Amino acid sequence: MKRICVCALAALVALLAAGGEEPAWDTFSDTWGATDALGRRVPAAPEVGPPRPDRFAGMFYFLWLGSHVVGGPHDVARILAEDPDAMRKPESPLWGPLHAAHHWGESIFGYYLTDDAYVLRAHARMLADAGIDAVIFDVTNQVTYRRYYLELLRVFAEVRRDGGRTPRVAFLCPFWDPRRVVDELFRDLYEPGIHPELWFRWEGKPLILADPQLIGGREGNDKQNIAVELAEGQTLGQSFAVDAPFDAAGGRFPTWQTAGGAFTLALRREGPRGAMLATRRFENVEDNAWLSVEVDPPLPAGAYYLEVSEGRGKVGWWSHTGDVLPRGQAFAGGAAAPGDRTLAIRIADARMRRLREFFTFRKPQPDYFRGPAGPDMWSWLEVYPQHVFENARGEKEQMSVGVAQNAVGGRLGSMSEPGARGRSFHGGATDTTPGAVLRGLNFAEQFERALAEDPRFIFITGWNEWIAGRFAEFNGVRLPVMFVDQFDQEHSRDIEPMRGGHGDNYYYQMVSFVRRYKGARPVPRASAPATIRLDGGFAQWAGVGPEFRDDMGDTAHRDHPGYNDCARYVDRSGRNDIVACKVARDAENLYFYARTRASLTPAADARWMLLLIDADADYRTGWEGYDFVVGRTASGAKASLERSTGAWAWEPAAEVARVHAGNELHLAVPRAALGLGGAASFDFKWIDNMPPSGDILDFLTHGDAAPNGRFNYRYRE
Ligand SMILES: [Ca+2]
Ligand SMILES: [Ca+2]
Ligand SMILES: [Ca+2]
Repeated sequence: MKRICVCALAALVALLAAGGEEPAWDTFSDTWGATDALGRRVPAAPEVGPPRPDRFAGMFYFLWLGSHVVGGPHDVARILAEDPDAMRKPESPLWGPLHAAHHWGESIFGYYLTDDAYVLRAHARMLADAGIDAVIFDVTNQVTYRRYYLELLRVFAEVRRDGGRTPRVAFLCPFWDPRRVVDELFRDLYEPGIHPELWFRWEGKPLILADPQLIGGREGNDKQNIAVELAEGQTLGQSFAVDAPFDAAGGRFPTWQTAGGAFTLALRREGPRGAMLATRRFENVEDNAWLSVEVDPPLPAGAYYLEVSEGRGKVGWWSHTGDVLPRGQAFAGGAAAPGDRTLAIRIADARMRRLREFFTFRKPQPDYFRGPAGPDMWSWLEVYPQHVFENARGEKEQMSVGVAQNAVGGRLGSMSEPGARGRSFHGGATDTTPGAVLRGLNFAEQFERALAEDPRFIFITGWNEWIAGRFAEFNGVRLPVMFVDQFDQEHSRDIEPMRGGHGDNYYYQMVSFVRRYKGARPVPRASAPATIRLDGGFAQWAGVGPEFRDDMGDTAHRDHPGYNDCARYVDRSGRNDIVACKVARDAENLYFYARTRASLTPAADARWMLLLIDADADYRTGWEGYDFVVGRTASGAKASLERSTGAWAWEPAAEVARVHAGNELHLAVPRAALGLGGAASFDFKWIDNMPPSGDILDFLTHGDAAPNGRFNYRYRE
């Protein structure tokens, strides 16, 4: 995620929120069917159970496509295709400069920029269709990407004004020093109240992933060169003077990588024998953690003394042997000792206090292996088997599920190193079966584990990272060419569909897992038989149910530059915006109805309003399952019904009657022509202005598909 340019370390994580209000235009996407390119069917209500409103899914989301451009797009897949030995040739002109961002592959939306509204709208739709409640922005590398999140919020709010659904948003802040980023987010977004309807809330407040102990102005000493152990029955202390009211005092405490250490932190007036002002007991101390004792109301300026005592296990206090804190003094056993200890004094500040009370904080765990070091921590990515992160009430609150992990053996590594846990890593090894990368085996192993533990929130890593900086050294390993968080198709962790490769497999795999986690509503049953007279107007449909819905406003056009101006992405294929469909039946015919948002364009338009029918509800027959298409050719009130010969190739089957006026259209298909003599149970969808490419991925990027992408409506008599 953020190893780009000269920036620092590692990566990051997650998010959450809670919502619950009904969208103005509920498309019932949890009742849609779909089968992916591998023939894997998305499960439905009877298999996954009813909706569980107390379960939430969050997606790690990146705002950085456009902020770190150094030439490019440098596409690793293309570079290695051109020169398979390029990994040994750091001087090869195929590579971008050292530290420059390289793409691991190409999205179905191209090498897009984060502020491409068309892409943001598609993301909102795809993630909402999948049941994702929150997107969690990666701001771990000290950049908030303000211009980009504001654009995303603007577009998401627009989708909601159209009655649509979107995920809400939260931020994963820097692990080790979140102060500036949290302050900026509060100042720029939350304090001014920008799009509060889009803030993901947890326990009643906007969620932020940041260590609350590290928030706010601090004084003290962070210089350290010696870890002083707390001996049994002993105390260690540090005196200090402060010129302003303060509300917390603490230090940094080592455990020498041991678990189970404990001590009591106490604040006294003036010195070792001063009056006790506050104490706090810490159990299971995390190695090298900053820990504080808080006071409320704040204490005035003056002279104070911080002390640890009643140690258990191996615990200590990071200190410095020099006099690094002018108006302070280290103590041991109540007597002055050389040097000073680490010290963090939080200056009382009304705004910081407001900030701390504004959010629900969860402290992010950067490490892939360690698990929670205390309550109210969240993970963003871990190796299998992932830990359960509990809240302060001891409830199973959160787990991460990743597509792949840049872990090598038991250490943090680079995706480009041998042994990294790519998309095909599971059962402790990389599956080398041909085509394994298409199947999401690592993702499935992690998601199955999360389903078994069933926490309240699942953090998925991730959606659209796409780029990583080129390095020559990482975490003690030197290689000619290295990529840390993303590398190639196998060694990458994005779910957003890619061009070529595994296409949209991971997306529908995610849809399936999220349904199993959150449940789904039952497929609505058809109302009683009815005969529709095509010349009798559209009022006849009033009593026919169910109404199958599609998003409004999902035909917006695209005209935006690509990454580093590599292309101008233009798509004006959005035309008739399909919003509702119905099916009626009698003994002879099936009747299909569609309604668009505005008046239909002329029927003579190319690729106008096609109906696809999977008559046997069997993906293995027909083109992508569809056995029939209606409307590829038409004359007057007659439209063609054609049968698939297996691919996107159709042979005439019959002519059917079709009538349209204004924004409505209906047609009648004889049951006999579809082979649906008995109870009619089939899948169908409408499409408008799709290229005749035979590539169903176009349904995510062109015209309108109702329902979206590969999804189908399911008609059950
Ligand atoms: Ca639509
Ligand atoms: Ca079929
Ligand atoms: Ca649509």
